Amino acid sequence: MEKSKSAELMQIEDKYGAHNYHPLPVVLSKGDGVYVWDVEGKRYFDFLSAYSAVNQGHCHPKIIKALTEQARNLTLTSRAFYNDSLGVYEKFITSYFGFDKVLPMNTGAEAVETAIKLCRKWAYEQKGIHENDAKIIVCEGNFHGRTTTIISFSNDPDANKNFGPYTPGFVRIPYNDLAALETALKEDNIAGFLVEPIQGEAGVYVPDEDYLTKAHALCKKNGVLFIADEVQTGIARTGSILAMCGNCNCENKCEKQESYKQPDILILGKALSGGVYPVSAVLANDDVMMVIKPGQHGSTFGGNPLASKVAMAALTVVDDERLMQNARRLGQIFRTEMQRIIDNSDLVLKVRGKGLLNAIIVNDTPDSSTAWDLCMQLKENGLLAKPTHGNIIRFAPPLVMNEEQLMECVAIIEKTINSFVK
Ligand code: IF1
Repeated sequence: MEKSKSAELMQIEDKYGAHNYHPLPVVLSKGDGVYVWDVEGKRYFDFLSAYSAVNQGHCHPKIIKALTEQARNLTLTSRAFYNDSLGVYEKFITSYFGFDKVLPMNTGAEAVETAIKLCRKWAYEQKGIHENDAKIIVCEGNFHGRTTTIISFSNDPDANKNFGPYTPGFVRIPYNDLAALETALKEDNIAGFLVEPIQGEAGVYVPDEDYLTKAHALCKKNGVLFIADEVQTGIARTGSILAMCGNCNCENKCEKQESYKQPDILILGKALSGGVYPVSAVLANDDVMMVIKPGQHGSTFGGNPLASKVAMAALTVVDDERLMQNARRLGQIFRTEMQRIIDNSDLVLKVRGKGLLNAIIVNDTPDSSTAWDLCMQLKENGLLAKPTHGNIIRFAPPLVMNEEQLMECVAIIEKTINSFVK
């Protein structure tokens, strides 16, 4: 029998690519909105959205238009010269999120690295910590990227085993534990607290309602920078423009929202480009950002004209299409529907999440293949999702989904769970 197109493509990846991933066996060649198609032409609902990078939906026409129009004119100048897009974008994004300044980078990990460098330099030059003594508090179960420094403070052995020696200067405390934070803040030389408002990789772990507000207040009290990694939770994913906005129903931008606690450093990536191009950003006010002087940090591609135009289009789409309101409303419906399914099934224990960043906990051990097998069956039934930590399945569709499509997905998930035999 002749080998299928997808089997052939998976085989060459396996042979010529490093084995640093274990993908679900589906080979995609087209995307549009909430849908993706494989090379055989089968259509699926995308319930991962490239780990929340494609919040605006696949190949959004307005973002693609911005990309292609700019690509015809100018793609890259480096920062050795000015270009006519970067300043416009910088003005746009700083007023969008209410900060004095932005430092543009490309990937999420680079933006986290930038935030760490910024925090350390601020600690030595503004806070007066003795050089090389600064420490940053991080959380157990964190995921902030894959660079050597970032994996140094991970407690996931897959992420850091045999990649040492590790970068010092980090103190790890349990997530969602204010007492632990308060104790750690009493240590000498603490410069910052780096935190995910919801832990994505850990399995969509939503902290207590008041955790972020109180952690923010504790940092303020101790003169320590609160650094929010919203690479995954930001850009409307959790039902507000930033997860730091909490449960505020205000539809204005963050700076006007009452419950919003502005981080000292905000890290964005992924959906900042709608998944079209790697664009990340670090936002801060002048007292922090101005510690970096010419020559002290940068990147060849950071702030290029293509990225600038794409990011402005991607953020405009979020507003125009009311994606945060949609994520909030559909998220509530989704969790209610999942709870109804769970109440009638032994296969799933729990649903949790916020907005359209959700996960179900499968009733089996983390080393079982049940969640993987469920995802394989969901794929057969036309929906793509991926397990994390063995028995957790993350559900994060593009935010451009409508209610009818969501209910179609709920039906697929229900049918799959109810027909599943271990
Ligand atoms: C992969 C996870 C999601 C992130 C936060 C920084 C970064 C990420 C909060 C780095 C990246 C990724 C990368 C992706 C899988 C994905 C992921 F499961 F690993 F944790 F989304 F949940 N901060 N998250 O979540 O951004 O350098 O990758 O642009 O394949 O590793 P990056």
